[in-house]
Amino acid sequence: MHSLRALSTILFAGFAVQTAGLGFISKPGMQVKPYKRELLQDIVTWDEHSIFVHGERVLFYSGEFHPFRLPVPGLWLDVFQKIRALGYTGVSFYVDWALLEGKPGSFSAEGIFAFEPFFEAASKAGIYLLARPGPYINAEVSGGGFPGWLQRVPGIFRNPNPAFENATDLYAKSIGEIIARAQITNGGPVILFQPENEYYDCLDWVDPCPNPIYMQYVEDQFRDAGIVVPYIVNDNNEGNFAPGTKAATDIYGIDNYPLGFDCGSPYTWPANALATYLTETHLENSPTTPFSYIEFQGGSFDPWGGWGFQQCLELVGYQFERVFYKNNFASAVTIFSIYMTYGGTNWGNLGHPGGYTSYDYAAVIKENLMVDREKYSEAKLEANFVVASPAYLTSVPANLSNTSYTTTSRLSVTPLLDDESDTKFYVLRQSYGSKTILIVYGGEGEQHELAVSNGGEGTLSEGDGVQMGKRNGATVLNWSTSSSRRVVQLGCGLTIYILDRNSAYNYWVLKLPNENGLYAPSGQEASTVIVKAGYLMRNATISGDTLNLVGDFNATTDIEVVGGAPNNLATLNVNGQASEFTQDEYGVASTSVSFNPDISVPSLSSLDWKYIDSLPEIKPGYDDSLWRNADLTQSYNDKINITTPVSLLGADYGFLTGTLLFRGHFTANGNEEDIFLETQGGSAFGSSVWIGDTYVGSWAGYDAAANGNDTYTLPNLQSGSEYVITVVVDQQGMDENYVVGENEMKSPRGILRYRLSGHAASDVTWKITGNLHGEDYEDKTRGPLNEGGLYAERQGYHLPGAPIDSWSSSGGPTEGIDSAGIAFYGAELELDLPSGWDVPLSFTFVNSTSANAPGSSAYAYHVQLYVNGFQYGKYKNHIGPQTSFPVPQGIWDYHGTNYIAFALWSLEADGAKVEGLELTVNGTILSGYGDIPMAPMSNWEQRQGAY
Ligand code: IPT
Repeated sequence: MHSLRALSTILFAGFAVQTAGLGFISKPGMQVKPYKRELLQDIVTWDEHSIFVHGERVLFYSGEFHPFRLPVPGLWLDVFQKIRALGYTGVSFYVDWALLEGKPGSFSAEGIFAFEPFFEAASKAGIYLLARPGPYINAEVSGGGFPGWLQRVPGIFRNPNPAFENATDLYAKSIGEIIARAQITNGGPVILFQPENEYYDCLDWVDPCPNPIYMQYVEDQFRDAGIVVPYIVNDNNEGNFAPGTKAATDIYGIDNYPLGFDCGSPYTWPANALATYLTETHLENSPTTPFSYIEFQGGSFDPWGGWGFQQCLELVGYQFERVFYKNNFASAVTIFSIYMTYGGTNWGNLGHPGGYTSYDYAAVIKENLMVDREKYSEAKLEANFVVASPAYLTSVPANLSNTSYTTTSRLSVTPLLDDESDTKFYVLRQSYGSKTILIVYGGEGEQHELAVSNGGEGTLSEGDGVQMGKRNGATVLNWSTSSSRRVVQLGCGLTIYILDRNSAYNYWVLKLPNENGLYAPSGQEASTVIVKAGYLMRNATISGDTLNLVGDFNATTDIEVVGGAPNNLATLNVNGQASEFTQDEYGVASTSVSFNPDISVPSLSSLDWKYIDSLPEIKPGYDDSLWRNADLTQSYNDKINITTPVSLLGADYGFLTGTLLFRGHFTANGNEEDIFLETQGGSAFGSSVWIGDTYVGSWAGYDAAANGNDTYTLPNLQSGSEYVITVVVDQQGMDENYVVGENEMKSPRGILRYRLSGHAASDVTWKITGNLHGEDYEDKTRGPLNEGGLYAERQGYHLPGAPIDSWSSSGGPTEGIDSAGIAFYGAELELDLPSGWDVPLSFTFVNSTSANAPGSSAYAYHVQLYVNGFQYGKYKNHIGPQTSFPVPQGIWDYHGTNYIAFALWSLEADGAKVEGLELTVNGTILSGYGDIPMAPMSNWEQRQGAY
């Protein structure tokens, strides 16, 4: 690991040389193939180095962010601003088809699913977009983006197959047109487009693999919908769909996750993870297009029973960034997108079974939107450095494949660094006035040397301990890094701030908006204001002699505008408030923001909890006449041959999400001893069985088990009497569909087999339900996946305005139930949080037996939690690892009444209770962001035909 670090240091220093104007690694001649398809527009172009927008080279330094994982449109600008504050210029986003076409033939992208607010927010923040609508996206979402009803579509997916291809048509046309309207050719932020995703992996018999006929079909769909910006491919470095190949895209790109996804041993990096051959393979695969990472590891997913994102952060934290991102810069990557940059939440059943509710991903921006990870600060320093170095865009890497130290000799010609040091040059240039600022930083105690050609005389205007001299016409500075700042003014007009790394974290480079109030995404020519503050700076604007700063503060903070303030600053506004300030002879303006939070939230135990039984199905006399008869003697799903007399698979009857329930009617003959059931719901699912109102048993499940076989002993039944078997199965979402030919997403959900002793299988007549009205789902505002088939969900009791007054009084989920069953608790919760404060809240499940340690076998129960109708958490006590569930403002009303609800399903005979449950304040941040409108959402109404 040590040598990796040293290597990256040297590579980075290579850029430092260039930055300081002392030359750069020379480039070998480029061999350019003649191929380039005819452009459909002339705004976004490219050569072998980079893309151009309006003729200007652009570094597409991007963060992946999925709007559907943050269903509050009013927060999308917040994410964009936090990404721009990193110094990035772009965002890559997936679209999840499953959320937009819940019923085949009905496409809907309204409210929280609308894209226009997303595009507007990107434009406002000055962020270019790479659109990635699939139709297949993977992305750890249910079906990899494929709607559950595709289980009924025959044949192989992601391969030439008219049934499948036609099933994608409406989606491709509808989303294609929406994205087309937001292309830069129409004044929007979309500059790049990726059809399909990671299309290269097949079973052996699939030939050819990947299939260019299918790929062409996808490309044509989106071209027909009006997409004209360049197509980019996300490949695995095999050259698929590179220019010059069949079904070629315009720009070839790859993905790379060098550390993988196992957060189990976070302090061991796999051998040879630091790829040094990628530049060469790129030149073989696609010499005419820029070296492009469409996805580079930005964190990790984590499965049920996994290690938790805190531990993933150890694996893929700031150390990882320092080594691996710099290695990418050494490959002169100019389309560089980091997956994920904000992960978000698998709310409302949108995730696949391989993941739990949090999709934090250990990304730089936390799931709760906070930016206090060191990883964020490190990413900011690196991005600002590269973005501030225009020559980077045309640089060509030296050949790194022979020896890791190829560049050393080149570096030695410049009086810069020794191999062990970690100095970085951070930001330069702001163009207001005539000042140029260079910020350099290193680790404390390290010895550094910096040379500036034609630097002129140096004066130390702050601090001491910097030796200055001249060598070959360059001004040479020497120092040992410490936590006290040094500032050097050079005769050539350069101001150099010498910092240690932790201090550098507090510096922000804020682009100034253009005359239309918009931020130029390209970053190359924009004027900037450079501010030392603290937690987050979002914006700076200047009008005349007034400087307006917008930022967020998590402590009393001194602010210093080190560059870019008007020389005779008259007014300095911070978050709209005029602040007292001073301005020194170098134009540096100083002020401070004080911080006096007064925040409190109600304790959950103080609420007036109400309870209703959410398993009335087992009660004598329960009427299931409105349930769907399970009467299909064959399944539409061609992945399996059913062995039950009728299909007991949810998707056959349009129940694609959340809990499934089955009722099997039969007449007892007295020979019943036991019942065998194989149920399948995806990893970590559970199922429970009752006969009449007698509990028979549960498959409690464990992390990796997608299905379960169990034989349950039955009580004595009375011959000649009618009985009903009730089976509850927890669907965990559809599997992804990564490997073509495997059709993994068709892995069915429901009851695969059963055997009632003393009976033929056909003695049992089945009924099935899932969410109310299946694909004609009730709740159009929260979409097709949010609500499952629990009784309380079918009634809409998770929605604000549910008639809880008529329910029983209760102590809530911590009181619990004393027998197997499903309880539903609702309560109103008033929040009165002060405006102008960002107060991330989460529900914390307390588990004093540390049941969530992987491998533990504490007692089994599930909880689904809802805030104002949005299912924002699935907690599994015996599986874990997630115990803390953030819910964003905008789902919460911070200034009014909220409705929270909990479904508690005990998979144990003696019931379950949540040991402890708290509403936790995760931060108190004085924020300049402004109001956050509530996500569009509907209230409870009595539902027609609910059962
Ligand atoms: C890559 C997928 O393209 C992306 O959608 C996501 O699933 C990611 O993996 C993991 O989070 S595929 C890559 C691992 C080969």
